[in-house]
Amino acid sequence: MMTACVRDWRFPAGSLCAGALLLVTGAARGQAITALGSFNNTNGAYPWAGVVRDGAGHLYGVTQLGGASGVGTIFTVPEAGGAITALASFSQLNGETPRGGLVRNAAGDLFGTTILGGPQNRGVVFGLASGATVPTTLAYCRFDTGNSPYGSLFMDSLGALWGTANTGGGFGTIFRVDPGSDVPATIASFTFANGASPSSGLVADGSGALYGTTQSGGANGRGVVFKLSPGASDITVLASFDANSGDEPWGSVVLDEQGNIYGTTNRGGATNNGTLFKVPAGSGMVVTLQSFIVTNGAAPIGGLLRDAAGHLFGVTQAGGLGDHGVLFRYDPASGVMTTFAFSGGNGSAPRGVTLVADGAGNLYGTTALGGSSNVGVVFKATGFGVVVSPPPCPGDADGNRTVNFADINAVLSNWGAVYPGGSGPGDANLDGVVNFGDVSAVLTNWGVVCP
Ligand SMILES: [Ca+2]
Ligand SMILES: [Ca+2]
Repeated sequence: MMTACVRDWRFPAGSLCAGALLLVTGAARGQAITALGSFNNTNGAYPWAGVVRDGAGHLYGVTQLGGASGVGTIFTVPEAGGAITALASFSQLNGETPRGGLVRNAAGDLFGTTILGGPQNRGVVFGLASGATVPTTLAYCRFDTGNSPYGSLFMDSLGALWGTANTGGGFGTIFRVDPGSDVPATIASFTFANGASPSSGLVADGSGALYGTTQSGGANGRGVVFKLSPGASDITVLASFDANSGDEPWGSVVLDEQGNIYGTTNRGGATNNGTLFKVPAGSGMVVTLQSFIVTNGAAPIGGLLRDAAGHLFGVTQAGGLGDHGVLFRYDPASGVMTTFAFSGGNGSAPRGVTLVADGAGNLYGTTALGGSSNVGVVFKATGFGVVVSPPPCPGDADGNRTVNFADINAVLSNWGAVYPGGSGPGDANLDGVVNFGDVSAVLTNWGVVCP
């Protein structure tokens, strides 16, 4: 069901797909959220952010409290379920209360931030080397450079870590920690007019521009969506929120291929319980896609996951039956949102979570409450119709997962086509252009059948 639903050049548009249609008409079956493991203070408590995957069956994250010193842990849990294990505990001097999620490099090292602790008790940027049990302070926050980083870090191709500081340096900052530096470099400062109090992590587009939200500031004092262009030291406001378009965005945003931006606000909307919004590319406007009205969720502060077919997935920290929060799925094509409520036992109050998906379309995240000790869980959500991109199939120029004579025809009939930043029909070696290299790729992979 999953792979048959892919809406990209490899599949005809008409193949969209029984599974997705069942979900968007509300007749979904087989949706479930289960706790993979519960926090118990010893292994952590009250996680704020979501998890990262290592691709080998393990999830990693941080908790704000719990652990050996009670001020937070870095934990791991198998995707298959089982005990949550603290890999490391914070000790105040090396960080206290990690809130933003982790980033993981190819070597398996983990990087994150704490909102308190460190030499000035204004937070740190830390690393945990693969296999290590004590976090290393990479840089500590100061008031002048910005402090209390709330959001997840972004790691660029040079290994520099970019983040947002919620306060200090004006009304918060965008900072960068270069390898070898022990103080974050202030790249840009928020001034209220261009946003204030960022809580979101940063996401990059294909050009290296970074995007995020601020909780307040902007034209109406209700927050902004901002952009930092490559090399820039000035923050560009892409859109300011107002009373009608939402209020107080906390979470990270996500972009589609056209440059449209999607996110959530914590407040505002029809009943002041928050919104799901879109900033159409180049519009300067906020379009409310959905208002949360408690029954379908309330007060989201997390980020969004966008699947290969453009569906958006997120969580709200409250609302839904029992007011434990919901997991939602929104289809921009139809405008239909479906929600699934947490029950407490499988988690309650998912906070600043950006969901992650595995190759089978299962979703993972955390909740700050619920579970066996009511200090949170790591959950797995199944059956939500996440469309997963098929892995590349070199030589397959026409997208039918088999390399044969038809692919030669696909190369010739698309000769000279260019696909900026992507791939398309005829591009058998996936380098974004259709030329002699693709004839070669077809011949080299002749007869291959991709799974
Ligand atoms: Ca083919
Ligand atoms: Ca090519």
